Amino acid sequence: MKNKILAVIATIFLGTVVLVSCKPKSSGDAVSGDAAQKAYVAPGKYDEFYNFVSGGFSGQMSVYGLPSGRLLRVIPVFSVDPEKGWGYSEETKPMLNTSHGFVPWDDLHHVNMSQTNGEIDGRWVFANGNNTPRVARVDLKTFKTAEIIEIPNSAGNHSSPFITENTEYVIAGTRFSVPADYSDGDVPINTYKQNFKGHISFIKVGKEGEMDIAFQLLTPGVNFDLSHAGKGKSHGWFFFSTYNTEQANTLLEVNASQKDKDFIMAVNWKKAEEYIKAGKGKKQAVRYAHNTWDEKTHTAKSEIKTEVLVLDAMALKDICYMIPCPKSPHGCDVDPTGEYIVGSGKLAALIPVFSFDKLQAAIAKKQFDGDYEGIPVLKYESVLHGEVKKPGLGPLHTEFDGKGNAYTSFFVSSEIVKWDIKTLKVLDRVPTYYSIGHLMIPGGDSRKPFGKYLVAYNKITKDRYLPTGPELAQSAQLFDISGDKMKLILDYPTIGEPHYAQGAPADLIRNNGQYKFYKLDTNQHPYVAKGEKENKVVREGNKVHVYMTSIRSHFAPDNIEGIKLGDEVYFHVTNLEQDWDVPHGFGIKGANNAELLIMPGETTTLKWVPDRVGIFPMYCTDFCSALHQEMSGYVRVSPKGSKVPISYSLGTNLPAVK
Ligand code: RUQ
Ligand code: CUA
Repeated sequence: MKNKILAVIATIFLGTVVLVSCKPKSSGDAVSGDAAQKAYVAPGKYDEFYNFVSGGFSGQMSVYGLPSGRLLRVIPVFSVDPEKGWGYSEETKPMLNTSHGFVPWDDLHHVNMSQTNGEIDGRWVFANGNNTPRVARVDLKTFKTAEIIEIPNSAGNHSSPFITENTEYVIAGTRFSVPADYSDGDVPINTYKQNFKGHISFIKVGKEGEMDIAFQLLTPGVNFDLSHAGKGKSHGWFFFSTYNTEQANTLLEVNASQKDKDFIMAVNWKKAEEYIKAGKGKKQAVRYAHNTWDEKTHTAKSEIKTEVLVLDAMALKDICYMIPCPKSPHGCDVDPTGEYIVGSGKLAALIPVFSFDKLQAAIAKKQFDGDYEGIPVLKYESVLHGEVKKPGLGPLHTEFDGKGNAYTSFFVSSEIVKWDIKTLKVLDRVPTYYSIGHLMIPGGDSRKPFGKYLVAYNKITKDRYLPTGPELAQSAQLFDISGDKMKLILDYPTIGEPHYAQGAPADLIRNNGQYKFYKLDTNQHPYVAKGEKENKVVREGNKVHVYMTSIRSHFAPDNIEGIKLGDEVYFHVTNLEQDWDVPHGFGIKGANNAELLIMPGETTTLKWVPDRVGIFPMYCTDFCSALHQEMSGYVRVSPKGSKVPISYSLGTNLPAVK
């Protein structure tokens, strides 16, 4: 036992040595001669692809153009963003509500685009929140987070938000197994084996994208890492990588690396649906938030749900099957045909590729090697298509080019290896700078990859960019994969820590009915002012509602008096513009939250509690016109009990009241 621990530590140590010493030579000139030309997008020209990149611990998603690597937008998802007032305006606050209250941060690891017939369709991008388990949906007509659903019975929603080929389901597999919310969680930590259980959620996606947890599968307590849906012939199945099948609860770096093989769990979700229909699910009492954004009222609503349907996969023997997979598999990827399932064991020195046909045959012939807590374990050889031998060190993730090739990232040996899915022969390898996690080919996890570019997302960039203190930019590296050999053509720094990413042809999204502005006539915000005739300031006790409008280049009203200490002031600002790209901003001195950024036709609210008597300037924060600097006004704050009445004006002076 002790020797085994030492051996594991030695392996990890060796890995560290390799990691530190793996800086490839000639890292400066690994770029091909025509690289600049290939990544160049002339001024005024559009990029060919959108690139949606997760922000990791920034809780955001960023949008780049490819091949230029130009940053186009940062979308707040699980994070507050003072730039846009997201999580600060009254309307957006409910989006970040959870059963634990307001949680304005999360760890966003994976993004996954909606699909139709296994092809990316440009409607939505989903994202997972790792920390306080959540799944978000970003609407690609507005590039805004439209919905967030919390996941009960889970902790560390890492194996998420992967999608079935018609976006029937978005799944969420728990990273940490924990006692279920509906059981007594006050148990000793060392009772992991008895009390800790896994839950995998199948979130149904409606026509408008609306999410609802259809059911959860109760599984043995292990760590779920990643997953991908079957496609084509394997549609109806889902594959999850697991680790810590040792069920350790301390020093996982050693104790969860004991077994030679962990599992890829194959889930027959069509079968699960049948059991649900047959009434085999059990309703369990839980609490989770479901937050939705309404584009008519420009307001989010948060609802706490109290029930979830749980199906016991250990009792029902034919939903889940365990496929042995060497050494703590991380990535679990399915090729475009749906036949091959690639498991990347991060401590393994080979890549096993499993066959869906063989999986079906092995299940039919019951080629089992016993069971794992009630889940049949298949014989490794019975499911194996073959192994990629000596591919590199620390395989993590695989994407596909649609031409029969797979591309796997190697964290420890810092490289990308291209190999042939059928023959399993290594065809090419290129160094990355430096430690690559995920990689992405537009459509590279769908049935129809656009195998022209590949982007590597690197976690440790060391000396790659100008130093910026102790924290260095993480990076993306763009490769041209249109030929036999991969060619590095561009580096670009990223926002936060890039984990997974997705890419889509620009036209697919550009032509999907993008919003240019919100129509004022259809604005149903309860505090809208649809024109300057509707401006008013209304006192209700100590609450003051300001029905304000903005249009180039003034606010109406722009002089407000009668506010008193102890008041809560709500500035409901409607942007009256009806044209593309004319937002206005709103900031006021001393507001202890953020600004507002109001899109044309939208109404947004800033709550302000003045803390002292005086005159408080407010102004537009977004450079909207030549007279933007004139777009300002004043609010007078008087002492508590003052006799100054509520009054407001634009263009005229208010009567002097002392
Ligand atoms: S993970 S670097 Cu959180 Cu997707 Cu593999
Ligand atoms: Cu409106 Cu600046």
